[in-house]
Amino acid sequence: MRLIGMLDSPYVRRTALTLAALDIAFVHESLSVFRHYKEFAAINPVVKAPTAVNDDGVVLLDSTLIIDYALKVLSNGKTLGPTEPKLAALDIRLTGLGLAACEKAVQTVYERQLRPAEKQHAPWLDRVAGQLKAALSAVEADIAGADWLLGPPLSEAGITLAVAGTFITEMVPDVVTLSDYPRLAALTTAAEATALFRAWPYQ
Ligand SMILES: N[C@@H](CCC(=O)N[C@@H](CS)C(=O)NCC(=O)O)C(=O)O
Repeated sequence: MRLIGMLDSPYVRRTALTLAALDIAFVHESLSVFRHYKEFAAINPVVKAPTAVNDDGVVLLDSTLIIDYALKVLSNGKTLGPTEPKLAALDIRLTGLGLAACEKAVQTVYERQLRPAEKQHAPWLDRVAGQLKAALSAVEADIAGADWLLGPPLSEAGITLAVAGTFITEMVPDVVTLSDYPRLAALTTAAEATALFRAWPYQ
């Protein structure tokens, strides 16, 4: 399988980390949706990162769906995270909160970087910042005692939350101070120190 997109995208990075954690072979192609638009569009005209191309040439998009495909078809039965129903539900909830945090951080970056300063809409940025902080507050409450996140086996919430923590720290440190969310900050630091995260760094 090919995985296309830059590791500075939290969606690309969570997908790469998940595939690697599942021991699935893939080739990573570090194309930017902005700087390599034409090259990217030749693979996927929708130009969304991550894009994956499976060994039959089927073009897949959306990190969650690529991960779903990997778990259904490529992982040889290997799974991530807890299977006990209550913990599995919490892991999925935390993954959803992590994805919402990524989305709100990315929206902030796009509003700031892609719109001319005079056209930026402060009420929209305020709304998105509020949603980002709400997601992080919910994470902070719900990861108390969640000792399975970094495994073994590593869980999807563990991957997604740590990726979100690093992305926020790198891209919107003026909106959110990660140390205000000490459990998430500790999880992010611990995850980034592992061999898996070091092999797929934010860059
Ligand atoms: N829900 C999607 C979001 C993917 C996404 O928005 N990726 C960004 C890069 S961080 C992108 O493709 N941006 C280009 C665009 O939306 O035009 C996923 O989980 O993969």
